[in-house]
Amino acid sequence: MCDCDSDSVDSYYETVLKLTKEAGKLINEKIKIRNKKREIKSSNIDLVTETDQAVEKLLIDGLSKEFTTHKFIGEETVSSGGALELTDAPTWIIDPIDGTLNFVHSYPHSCVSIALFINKVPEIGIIFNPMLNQLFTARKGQGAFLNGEPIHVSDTKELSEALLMLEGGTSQEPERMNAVCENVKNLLPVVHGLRSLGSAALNMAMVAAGGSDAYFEFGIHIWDIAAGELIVREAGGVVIDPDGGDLKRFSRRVLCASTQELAEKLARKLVQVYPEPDA
Ligand code: LIP
Repeated sequence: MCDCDSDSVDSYYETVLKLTKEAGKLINEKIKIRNKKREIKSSNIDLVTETDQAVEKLLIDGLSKEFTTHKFIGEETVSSGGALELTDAPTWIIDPIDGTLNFVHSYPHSCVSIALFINKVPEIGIIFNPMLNQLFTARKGQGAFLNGEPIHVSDTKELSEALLMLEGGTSQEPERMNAVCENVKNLLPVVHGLRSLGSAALNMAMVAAGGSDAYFEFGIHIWDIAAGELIVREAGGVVIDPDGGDLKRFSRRVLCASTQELAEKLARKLVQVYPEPDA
């Protein structure tokens, strides 16, 4: 049987949904613990906890047991030296806890973010915030949903009408920090408002659900945006590079918006940062 016929994808979807809910229970059990044990990764504000590792293991073990030929790109596996390669093979792209810093502080905006790519095309996207019981889902060509109800992006086209999302990110490297500050300075006077949930995936889900109109960030990785890419597109939105060109999934840059017009207007206004690509 082909890896991407609809029966196969149905079974991938059911399995991953079950595992995602189990992962959510694990996160809920640990969220209230204060002073969680954590380790530093690329910078003082890029952290990993035992729960990130446990959730990633639960998902990879559970999926590889059922689907023995599938491949994985998992944040914590890559951070400890694992391969970062997207081929045509069915590949699960996993951020076990997107918003780890929030999780460390018991700030209830973190999520499991998981996507399945087949032939380098996103087929399944799931973003689950177990603390607030928000389950965002999408399958290619079938729309996007929040807890089973269809969601759609807003119809905002003007920056002056837009609620924008951005992030400080997980690096305090001066060039990037300056660009973040410049962008805040330039955007704040011209938009409705600026917001930040502390999770790239949840920011994208919020654009998909029409709660905000656009989000951009420099310094993300493919696991932060893989599920969000499909969910935003299936909700009618656009996902591009912050310079206005096509999204490059390993470039560590993303911009998503409710409409192409808004995406282009935002892209033209941004001070750009080009981090070292992941691949
Ligand atoms: C982080 C996001 C955060 C974003 C960072 C990074 P992690 O993911 O939650 O919003 O600013 O670039 O993507 O490290 O918590 O999985």
